[in-house]
This record gives sequence, structure tokens and C-alpha cells, in this order.
Amino acid sequence: MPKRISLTRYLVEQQRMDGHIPSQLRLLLEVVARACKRISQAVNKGALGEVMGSAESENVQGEVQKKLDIIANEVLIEANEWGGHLAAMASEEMEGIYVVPNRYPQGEYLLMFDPLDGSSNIDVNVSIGTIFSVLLKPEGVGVSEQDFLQPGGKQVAAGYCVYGPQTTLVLTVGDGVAVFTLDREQGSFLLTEENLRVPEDTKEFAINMSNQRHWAAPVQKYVDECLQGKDGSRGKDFNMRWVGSMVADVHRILTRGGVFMYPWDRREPEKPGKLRLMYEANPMSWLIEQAGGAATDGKQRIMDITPTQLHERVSVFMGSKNEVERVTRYHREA
Ligand code: AHM
Ligand code: MG
Repeated sequence: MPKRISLTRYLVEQQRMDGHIPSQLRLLLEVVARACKRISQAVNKGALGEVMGSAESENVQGEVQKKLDIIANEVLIEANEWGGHLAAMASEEMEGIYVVPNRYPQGEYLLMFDPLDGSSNIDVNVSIGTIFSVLLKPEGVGVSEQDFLQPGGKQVAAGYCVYGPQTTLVLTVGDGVAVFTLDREQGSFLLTEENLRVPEDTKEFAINMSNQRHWAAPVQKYVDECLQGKDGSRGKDFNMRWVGSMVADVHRILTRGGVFMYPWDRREPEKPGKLRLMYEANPMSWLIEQAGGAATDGKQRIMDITPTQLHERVSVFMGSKNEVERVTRYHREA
């Protein structure tokens, strides 16, 4: 068995050798990883831990909250609020920002997260995850929601933890993508892959096909061509996968290629898409780009979008570069 490097050592080396991350950011990422371990334990207990089912509340998006959504949100806040590395946090499960209480020291970072992505899969024992994104707070006194409204290109760290057959943490600090697997006996994340690459071409796409009749013409055209396979203009057969947890679908694509799409559709025409820009699309876009893939909203690079609201939504096309370029081209030509 090879001797594995722990997440702690990986981060120390990033700080020491490459000067990629300041010590406060290293501390922050360690704390996020610790919180993910706690969430992983709760997920693992399932019905034995009374964490299944719905709570009697809705989040700001009007979605019914699952008990685990709330537990994961609390775990992330409690783990991160006292360390002195953060100024504030924002989450899918909270309407406004959570400013670090003044009984604790204030740090210079902003943390955003989707504490439990793929909520509809909790009760059926299918992979779910936590997605996170870190920004630097702009200079100035205090902290406000406005400070969070920075394009994804300003992220200083991003990642996710997927709670599946294994618990896997995937991270970028702008120096490629590293993968850590949770060793439950040791209780630590160990580096299992570095410099992940997404193949430029693929024969696999991921989209919720039940929404087909609601899509715009460019998405119809792209998926139609995939479905025609060898009999159509693409000259190859495509396979389709849809877990219904963005973390799991994007993890598959980071591992073996593919294209993930959650486009705008006519069900809610006033919304640009279902997924949230700041704590779902941006961190995933950066990971995908760091692995050599691409991520657009159909027209522009997702990470170039300047958000105007915390819970802003966006259309998403990400994964293997040549496929993302093709579906983006169809949008531009339309
Ligand atoms: P959530 O953050 O409330 O769990 O919602 C986001 C999820 C994504 O993980 C996934 O890609 C998508 O919603 C699935 O949507 P659908 O149920 O329409 O297939
Ligand atoms: Mg989500």
C-alpha cells in the first residue's frame, strides 16, 4: 500500500512550497473538511440517527427542507464561526448572510456553501454532497451581502465533498484539482488523486430528460443529436446518466468525462435556471476548468458573471471542453 499524504500535509505543502495559500485559508479548509466528516457521519447513520425525512420548514427558495439540510447547515456554521478566519458565511439554506458573531475574531474570508446538495436523494440512500466556495472579503469596515457579489473568477478555494460509497473531498486552490478519500479508521482525508483531467471529448451526457419539452431550441438540438448517435451527424453513440445530485454527476464527469446540463426552461421562464450561481455553479465551474474542462451558461463563461443577488440562479453547461463549446455555439448561433 502506498503511503498516503493527508489533507493537512497537502495544505501545509501548498502553503509552504507554492505559496498558494495563506495560513488562514489553510485553517479554513481544514475546518470545512472537519465539518464534512461530521456531515458524513450523520449521512451514514441514516434512519438510525433520526436524520431522514423532511423538517417542517422551507428555505428561501421555497423548497421543503430535509432534516439533513438543516443539520448540515448547522454543522458548517458551528465548525467555522469561532476559528477567526471568516468574516461571514452564506448558504442555500439561509436567506441572508451569517456574520460571524462579535464574540469571535473576524477574519478576511467569506465562505459560501450548499450544505447538502441533492436533497431529494437523502431518503433513498443515493449519493449526496456538500459544495463550498471561498472568497476574500473586499477591504473596508464590516461585512455586507454586497461583499459576496463577486464573480466566480475571484474564488480563492472551491470544492465539494460527496457522500457516496466512499466519502470523497475534491478541492482546488487554483493549482489543479486534488481528490482526498476519507479513511474512517484514521478519521482523516488522504490524498488519492492529483491533477485530475477531464477528457476534452466524451460520449456521455447528463440532463433531466423529463424537462425536454420545456427546453430552448439550442438545447433541444444538442440533445437530439446526442440521441441520434451513430445514425445522426455526431457519428457516435452517446450514453446518458442522471443521478439528480449535482455533486455526484459532476464527480463522475471529473472522473471520466461527460457533459452536465441544467438549462433554463419554460417551466419558470423568469428564472435563468434551477441551480444557484454562487454556491453550486461557481465552485463546480472552477473545479471543472482547473481540470481542463469548460463551464458556460450557454452564452458566457459562468465564472465571468457578476452576481446581483446571493441566491441568483444560472443555466449550467459544464464538463468536457469540446461538448461544452458545441452546445454554447448552438446558443450563440440561435
Ligand atoms: P438541491 O440543492 O436543493 O439539492 O437542488 C439541486 C439539485 C442538484 O443537485 C441536481 O443536479 C438538481 O437539483 C436535480 O434537479 P431535478 O430534480 O430537477 O433533476
Ligand atoms: Mg444544491
